[in-house]
Parts: sequence; structure tokens; C-alpha cells
Amino acid sequence: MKPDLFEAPDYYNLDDLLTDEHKLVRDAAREWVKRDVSPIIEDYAQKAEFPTQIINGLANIGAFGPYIPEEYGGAGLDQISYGLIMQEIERGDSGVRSTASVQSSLVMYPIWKYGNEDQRKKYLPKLASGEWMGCFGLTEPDHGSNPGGMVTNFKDMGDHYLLNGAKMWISNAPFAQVAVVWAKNEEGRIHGLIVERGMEGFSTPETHNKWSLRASSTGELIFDNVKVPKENLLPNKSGLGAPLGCLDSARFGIAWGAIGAAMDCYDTALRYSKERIQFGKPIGQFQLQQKKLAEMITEITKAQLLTWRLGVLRNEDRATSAQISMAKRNNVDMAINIAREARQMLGGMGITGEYSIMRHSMNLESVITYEGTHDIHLLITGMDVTGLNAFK
Ligand code: TGC
Ligand code: FAD
Repeated sequence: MKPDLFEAPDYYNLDDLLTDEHKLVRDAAREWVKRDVSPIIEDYAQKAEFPTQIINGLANIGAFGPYIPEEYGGAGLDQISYGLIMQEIERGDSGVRSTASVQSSLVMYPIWKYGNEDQRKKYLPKLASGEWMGCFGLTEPDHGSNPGGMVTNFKDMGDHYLLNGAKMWISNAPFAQVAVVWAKNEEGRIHGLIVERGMEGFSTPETHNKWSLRASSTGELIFDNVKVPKENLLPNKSGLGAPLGCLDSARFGIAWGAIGAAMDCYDTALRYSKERIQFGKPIGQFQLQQKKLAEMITEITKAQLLTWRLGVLRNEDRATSAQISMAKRNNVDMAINIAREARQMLGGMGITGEYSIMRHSMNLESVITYEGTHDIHLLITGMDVTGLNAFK
């Protein structure tokens, strides 16, 4: 793969909107990605393997629990810092950002928000340091966009719960020590349970043959009469709103992350357009190529403004779920379109692993599907503006 020469576009001087702390956190993540992710990631994507050696580095840049309080091992940062970390990681690879998103927003967040103090103390510091990795089981083979229909269930056996069912498409599942699993009790109410590797009847087969997010490890969670200790139930929130609350946090991170992938594609195509000569001129001198670049930087700038504003609202605890949906949908769509255009600008070279664009392009096919598909987020916006629910 070519050396990582990334230079971040900032067309509207948005750095002026960031604090010194934001910039420090972002620059540390950016440097780490250049040093420890870019040189190896293409190889791991080709092998379809998650590079476990980067787990310590992710912990060191604060990617595991950026906004979780320091007393639990988190970095105690604000939402904009969290977003900037996700942006920089996804600039390297969406699969690496997935690992960080799941650990922070889908495993640490529910334990912090819905767990009790014993659970927080037991799990959060180990998850923040990367000593333990986690995964989040919501999606089932027959319930993806409609998680409320889940059939995974648990029964109260007096001194423990008995968990049965299966989850599918679970990021980090094959190597996670801890799974936050959503299941229905005998009354059909959804609860979160912390399931640990090694519990009898619990297995995590890996999902193979992915053409997307190849450097992220995906698997199933299978529960065959798993005895879960009663103290592993998350006590402070139940119902579908509990897992959906975690998704709000992860979707916010994805809205920022997608900008990273788009910036990398734009920056690569811009550099290439000045170096590649055809008809005796750099291809960047042709109007058609300039149109592509001009539209890319316009869309990136709009997305940067959207997420910055959303970050301010999140910091003030004023962002609505529907606002987060709009940003996730817009920014991933923006990134996937930029990846496609940027790939074309590189001609044949664009399809090779010499450049990051094709990998981003394929990764973004997962990103536009998980955490709520493009269609689902459109319907959430539609419901918000009309007051009419297309899901019922
Ligand atoms: P609905 O009846 O609308 O809502 C049920 C309850 O949930 C509340 N609620 C939310 N709460 C917090 N945050 C949100 N975003 C919320 N959205 C809804 C709602 O108020 C209600 O509460 P209550 O107290 O009245 O019961 O639910 P529905 O069954 O009609 O479904 C609505 C729908 C389709 C929008 C929702 O289910 C949905 O978002 N579907 C998409 C599923 C999804 O995003 N799955 C993601 C799985 S995890 C994943 O993909 C990880 S990828 C990891 C990586 O980054 O690698
Ligand atoms: P479906 O729900 O079957 O949707 C199929 C199509 O129908 C989509 O185009 C959808 O938009 C459309 N559709 C569905 N309902 C409607 C409707 N009401 N109106 C209009 N169109 C509709 N899940 C987890 O729980 N944890 C994870 O860690 C996780 N990681 C993932 C990693 C990867 C690589 C992938 C690909 C997925 C992951 N997921 C995870 C699952 C992901 O969240 C689901 O794939 C996603 O929510 C969509 O569900 P589905 O695949 O079952 O598609």
C-alpha cells in the first residue's frame, strides 16, 4: 500500500470551532492511525482478519469509552472529542471504527447507564483498557430492522436465568470476552444481560465470506440453555428503548466516522489528480474531474458542519434521536458517493489495494446497513416531521 500522506481538508476553517482539547485528542488519534493502522490495514482486510495488536493503541487514544467518566477508566471527554476520535479511526478503516464504536457505545454505555455500581466497577475499567473486549447482541436472523420482534428469551429459574436464542451479524463476537445481549423475559419485556465467554452453552461462530468490513471480525451469538447469574441483568432500564438508546450514541459516532472515510477518499483523489498525466495534462485540469472534487469538498464541509452542531447539541443533552438519524444517514450516504467518485478518478489503480478507496467503498456498504439502514433512518425522519409512523 502507498505511504499514508493524508492531509485533512478544512475548507471552512472549522478548526476555529474546536477547543485546544478537541484538537489535541484528534491529532493524537490521527498520528496513531498514520503510524499503527495505515501500514497494516490493507493486509488485514485482504486476509479478512481483525488486527488484535492495535487494541492497546485504541485504548491509549481514548477510543474505548471516550465520554465514560474517568472513575470507570473512561477518558471523560465531551461528545465532540468522541466524534473526532471516530472520524480519525474511520479515516483509517470503518472496521476498526466499528470495534471502537461497539466497545464504547454498545457495551460500555449500557453498563454505565443501565448497570448498577458493582457492574460498572467490574466491567468498565477492563473494557476501557482493552483487557476485555465486548460485543452487542441485538440483531437476530429474522429480526434486523425490527428488533422489537426478537425471539431470544430468558426464564427466571430462581437462582439464575436460563437464556436461549441466537443473534446474528455481531461485530467483535468471535473474540469478545463480554456480550451485552438483549432478550425477552417471560412477560415479553426486553432486558439487557451481560453474558461472558466460557458460560456453558454460549458459542460465537465467526461469519465468513464478507466482501465488506473485512478487517472487522463478525459472528453469531448462540445461547443454548445458558445459565446467566442474576447479577448479570442490567437493572436500570428495560424495553426496546434501552438498546435503541445505545444506538443513538453509536449512530452519532458513525456520523463523524463516515466523514473520516470521505476525507480519506477525497484527499487521495485530489493528490492523484495532480500527479496523473493524461493527454499531456494532470487529470485535475479537466473540468469533469474538478467537478467531482468540488462536489466532494462541498459535501464533506456540509457534513462537518452538521456533525459539529450535533455534537454541541449532544454536549447540552439536547440532540434528539431523529437528529442523530439524519446525520448518520446523510453522512454515510455522502461518504459512499464520494468513495465511488474518488475510485473512478483513480481509473484502474482505484480498484487495487495500493490505495484505500476501494476498501472504504466496500466497508461503507456495511456502514450504510448497520445501526439502522438508509431506509430506516429516512422513515425515522419522515415520522419526526409528519408525526405519522410508517412502521406500525
Ligand atoms: P418504537 O415503538 O418506535 O420504539 C420502542 C421504544 O423505544 C423508544 N425509542 C428510542 N429510544 C431511544 N433512542 C432511540 N433512537 C429510540 N427510538 C425509539 C420509543 O420511544 C419507545 O419507547 P417506549 O417507552 O414508548 O416503549 O419501536 P419500533 O419497534 O416501531 O421500531 C422503530 C425502529 C424501526 C426505528 C427501530 O426499531 C430501529 O431503529 N430499527 C433499526 C435497528 C437497528 O438499528 N439495529 C442496529 C443493531 S446494532 C448494530 O447494527 C451494530 S453495528 C456495530 C458497528 O458499529 O460495528
Ligand atoms: P432487513 O431488516 O431484513 O432489511 C432488508 C431491507 O428491507 C433493507 O433495505 C431495509 O431498509 C428494508 N426495510 C426493512 N424494514 C423496512 C420498512 N419498514 N420500510 C421500508 N424498508 C424496510 N447487529 C447487532 O446487533 N450488533 C452488531 O454488532 C452488528 N454488527 C454488524 C456488522 C455488520 C458487518 C453488518 C452487515 C451488520 C451488523 N449488525 C449488527 C446488524 C445490522 O444492524 C442489521 O444488518 C441491520 O439493522 C439491518 O437488518 P437486516 O440485515 O436484517 O435487514
